[in-house]
Amino acid sequence: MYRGYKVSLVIPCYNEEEGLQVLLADIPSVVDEVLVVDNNSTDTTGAVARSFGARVVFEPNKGYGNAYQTGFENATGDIIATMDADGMYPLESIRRLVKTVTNEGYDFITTRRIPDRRRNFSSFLRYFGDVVLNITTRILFRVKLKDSQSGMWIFKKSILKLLNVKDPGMAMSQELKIEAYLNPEVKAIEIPILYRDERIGKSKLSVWRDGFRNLAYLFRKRWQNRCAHEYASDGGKTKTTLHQSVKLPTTTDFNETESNHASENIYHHSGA
Ligand SMILES: Nc1nc2c(ncn2[C@@H]2O[C@H](COP(=O)(O)OP(=O)(O)OP(=O)(O)O)[C@@H](O)[C@H]2O)c(=O)[nH]1
Ligand SMILES: [Mg+2]
Repeated sequence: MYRGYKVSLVIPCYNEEEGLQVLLADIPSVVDEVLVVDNNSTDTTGAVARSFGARVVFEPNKGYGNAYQTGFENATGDIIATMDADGMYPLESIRRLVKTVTNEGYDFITTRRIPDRRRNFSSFLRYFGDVVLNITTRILFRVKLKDSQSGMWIFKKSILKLLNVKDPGMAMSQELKIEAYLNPEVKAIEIPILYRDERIGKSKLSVWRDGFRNLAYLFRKRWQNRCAHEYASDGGKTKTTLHQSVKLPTTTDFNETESNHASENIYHHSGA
């Protein structure tokens, strides 16, 4: 709890019994509710989570986005924090980021991962993929995100109804950020965090498959936004039906997004 705001930490899990044992042993006191989404795991993920007092919800349909949708629906906090169950994201930064939401009036914070050591080849390949996705995101949507693939976000639960987030898979991470950044009712910012560049347990990411899917998703979404824009500007005569929150960026939005980042340097390695 922070200043009367209830905080939920939502963790999507597919076979993460190892990571959860490390993560759940160290939950900061600012977190009121830990919600583990068991995404049809075949290991003891659910049992481990319960043994640490976490709430467990079960999502039978595999997929990172599916797991998060279920987690968001079930979270009871006013503020939702998220992270993978692999021990890479800093639990100790949650308090500082929750404080930024409540004290500085942000609705949505996404994080930029700063790795804590030199990259090996496998993480270099991911890094290269991230660079391609980040550049594509910036060009197609004109949002100034530096890390479109980070899985740690802190936001007010109330904004979810404003955002059209529905991808069932890994692309949901970039979808959520793009939706938040393009929505004029959502005050969004990206803040750096220190990131442990080594995972506990086995990775669930298929670097090439998920990378190409995410890239294809960006072009698809850009095309859908364009159609929605044309639909809106011809008074709805065109037969395209898309969610109303989709909005094309304008020059003004871009300037606003820039100013959103004015306080980006509030980064402290030690957390709050
Ligand atoms: N990829 C994937 N992750 C899932 C799924 N369901 C739940 N998850 C969880 O979502 C989180 C993200 O998966 P990760 O394997 O960490 O993917 P990543 O962070 O892109 O890749 P790493 O750098 O290897 O950690 C983990 O906590 C997974 O257990 C699913 O169907 N697919
Ligand atoms: Mg991960």
